[in-house]
Amino acid sequence: PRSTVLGYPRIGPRRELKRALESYWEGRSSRQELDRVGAGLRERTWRRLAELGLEGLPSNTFSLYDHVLDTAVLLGAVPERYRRAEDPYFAMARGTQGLAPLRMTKWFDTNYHYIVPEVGPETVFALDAAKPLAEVRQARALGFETRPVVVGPVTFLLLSERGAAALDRLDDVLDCYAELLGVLAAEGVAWVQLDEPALVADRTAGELAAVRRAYERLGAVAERPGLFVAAPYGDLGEALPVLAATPVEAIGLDLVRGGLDGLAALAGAGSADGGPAGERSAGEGPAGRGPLAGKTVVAGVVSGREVWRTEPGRAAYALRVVREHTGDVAVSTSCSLLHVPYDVAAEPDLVPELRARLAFAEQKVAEVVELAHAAPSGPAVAPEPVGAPAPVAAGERGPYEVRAAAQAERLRLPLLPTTTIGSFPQTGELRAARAALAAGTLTEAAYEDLVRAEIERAIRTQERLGLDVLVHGEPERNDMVQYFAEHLDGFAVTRNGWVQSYGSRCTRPPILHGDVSRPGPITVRWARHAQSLTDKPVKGMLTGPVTIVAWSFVRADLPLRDVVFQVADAVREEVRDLEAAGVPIIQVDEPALRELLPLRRAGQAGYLEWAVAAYRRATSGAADGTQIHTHLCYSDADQILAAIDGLDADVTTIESARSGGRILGAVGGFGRGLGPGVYDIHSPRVPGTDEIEELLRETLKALPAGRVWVNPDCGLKTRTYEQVEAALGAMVAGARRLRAEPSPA
Ligand code: THG
Ligand code: ZN
Repeated sequence: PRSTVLGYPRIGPRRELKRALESYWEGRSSRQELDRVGAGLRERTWRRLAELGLEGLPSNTFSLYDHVLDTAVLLGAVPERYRRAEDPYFAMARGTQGLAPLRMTKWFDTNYHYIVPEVGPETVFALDAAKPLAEVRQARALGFETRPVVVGPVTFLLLSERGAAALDRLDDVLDCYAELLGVLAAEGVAWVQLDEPALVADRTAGELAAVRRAYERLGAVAERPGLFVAAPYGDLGEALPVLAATPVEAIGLDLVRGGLDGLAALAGAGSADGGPAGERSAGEGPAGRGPLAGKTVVAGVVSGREVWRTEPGRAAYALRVVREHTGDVAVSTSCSLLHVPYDVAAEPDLVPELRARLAFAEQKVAEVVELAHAAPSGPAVAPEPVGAPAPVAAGERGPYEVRAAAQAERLRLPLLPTTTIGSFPQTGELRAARAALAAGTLTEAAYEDLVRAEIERAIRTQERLGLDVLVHGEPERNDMVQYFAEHLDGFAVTRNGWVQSYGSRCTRPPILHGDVSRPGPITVRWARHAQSLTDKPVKGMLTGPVTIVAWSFVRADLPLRDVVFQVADAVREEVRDLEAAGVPIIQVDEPALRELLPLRRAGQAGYLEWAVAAYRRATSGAADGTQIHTHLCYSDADQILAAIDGLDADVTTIESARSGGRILGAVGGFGRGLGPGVYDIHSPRVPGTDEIEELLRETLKALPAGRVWVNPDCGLKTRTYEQVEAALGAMVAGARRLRAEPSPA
């Protein structure tokens, strides 16, 4: 009985790494100080894992920014333009004065974002094993033998900027990995973990051939540690027999997301001669034949994605099936614990009934250890089938043409109307006030006055700049999902439940633990106040049901779509109340629509169908004369344009500037109002009027003038008022120039 975890949080139980990073970046502390904090966090983690009784300790799961970026550095894949920077690592991660950072994107279907490596024909791979070696040595000095974790060669290349085309560099990358294995063996390292999550998505025959070539080659290295290939976030599917036929000694399966069928199909049980989760020793399984003979299956039965305690019966069932098919089994997590907070004990405010149901990283390690030591013949319960799907409300709104006419009559907007996405700069004063309110040093009434004053400032600014459709600026929210969770029943919010999103940035995902309902109106008083200050229409601002669920930890006892429909009903009530309060335009954002998209194509159409239905359920109670807007954040929205069209919003604002206007090539068939962002808010750079005018001209080549909206790419929360006023001024001026022409289209 052996135990391990695929990875551990690294931001620190009180976000120590975040503070150290930001202090270093701002020049307030030295590199030595940053490294000292990193070393302290690693030491604390190993000690804690060992105390909890875990046998196989991972190393190299720590990162100063991102583990994919660490892998690029390990392989020497640092693009030439960063090599001269003072600190090439953080230059790639964050950019410098004159240098844009590498692109960042979502890590599989999680809320973690990784740095996209650049691998071209010119890339010269050269091993730099300093980081994994330093971690192995640090742990050893503390008395711990560890298993370094590295992103595997196939996943590294597939995630790089050129995707599958980068597999043309496979042999060169494999030279580096082979050298790494030799270096680790010389260091006395017994096992290495190579993460290959790319294998849980659909892969072509060519890509599977790359998997075979990679692990045949690495398996053939004479002096090397045991090879443990982990495949988190889903089912290995057709990649399992491919991997099983290579010389790798251990395979890690995600048995929470993935199933047991692949293993059963492989059948023909194996014997064992050691596993990655402890020292290599004679195994306990029966000698056998078949593809898994002599291999260890690392059974990921404790979810690294959810915050619920593991159902012992379910885990025992999975372990029993795995043991039937393989001689040697280790118990583990389904994926790295990077995606859950550190410790339930840090949440004294949660009600005891909920706390008792929760397991964060520390508790999950204890579960792994317990399952590894439980008698194999424990009670085993097969998973129950999921419940019946929720009924889908039919669209109640009239056809678009009818709605558009009613809205034009009511709103009387000019051609090319200008608007913003929703948030205005969050001032330090406001953040401090929210903290004081939480600490009890500021009264509710005083806070409310501050928010009202801030709304007035946003409204006055927009009037002065000449925008057509105004927003209240959202000063009452920091994180929108956190805000709605705080105001809905069925959610709990945490005090210290931080999860790394990227680099030093974290979120505290709310915990959706029960049936969701709305005890009362949430945003109506702010919307009313904003509208009372101006004759221009002010948009009501809501977050859509898919996004609220995607950015929360969700109950596991209901199918996801049923949970999303419950949230949709709560949003629907808020839409109705805003409408009743006279709000003429209601924006329901769904920036995370793409985040829950299943990794395999087989599940994607079904998901998009219910996700779109949930959005329509949230919005279809609005009258034809109420204009529904939506906003999505991706630069790759073109991939799901049909689904976005299906949302049936009257106006869709979308990121466009960073994709070089690529979206414009795809929107021809889009049937309603569309606002492809005219400038990138992620950069402090202020666009010029000529630039905006030019972009609008391009837009008008792709779309009829009557359907084009003019807006930035995304919310303005992270910018300063000074930047916002300059940029919006240029935006309004650009729109006015085109409006003044006889026929802008
Ligand atoms: N809200 C939530 N989840 C998200 C996003 C969001 N997931 C995806 C995407 N946006 C992630 N991007 C970010 C961007 C900024 C921050 C976090 C995630 C951020 N966080 C603050 C920090 O780390 O200092 C803390 C914010 C807080 O106090 O709540 O800046 O927008 N839910
Ligand atoms: Zn956005």
